[in-house]
Amino acid sequence: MSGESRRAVGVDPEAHLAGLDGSGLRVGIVAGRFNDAITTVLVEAAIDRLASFGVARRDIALEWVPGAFETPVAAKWMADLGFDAVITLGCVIRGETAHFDFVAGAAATGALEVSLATGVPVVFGVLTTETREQAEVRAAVDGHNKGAEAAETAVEMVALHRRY
Ligand code: INI
Repeated sequence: MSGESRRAVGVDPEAHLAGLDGSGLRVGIVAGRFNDAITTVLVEAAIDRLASFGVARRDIALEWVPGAFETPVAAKWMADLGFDAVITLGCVIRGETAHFDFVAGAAATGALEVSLATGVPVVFGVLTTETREQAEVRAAVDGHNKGAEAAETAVEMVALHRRY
């Protein structure tokens, strides 16, 4: 989309982050232990980014589950408890599993279903990649990190939810 088109519909690619205030928000994080060298980096980046928006550490609940497949049900438990948003984090690598499509698909569909059923934003931060290298690129300590992106999405969606 060109800059002109963005302006025509009122979209500024950076504006969604300006002025977001996470203070007082309660955010759940559900993370899969599978591929934990990568998911740990996602979790740390998500917590850091939430904190950068003013979310208090005591208002972030982190729970670990065995793998990405288990993230939706734990997200449902948290959503039902009244968290403002839940972030699911995990790492599914196609080359390492014969049931990639089942695990990745269930994690994605499950997150969406919980979100729609509860009205609580459930942010899908599960990496689904062909290779471990691709996952590492998306879970960089000081660079592109899908955990940090998921945290931004959570805060943005809560702000939107409060307007509707
Ligand atoms: N879980 C993951 O999070 N990532 C994977 O790559 C993966 N592989 O390769 O199989 C994986 N499997 C476990 C799955 O999430 C469940 O924990 C398991 O099937 C029990 O329900």
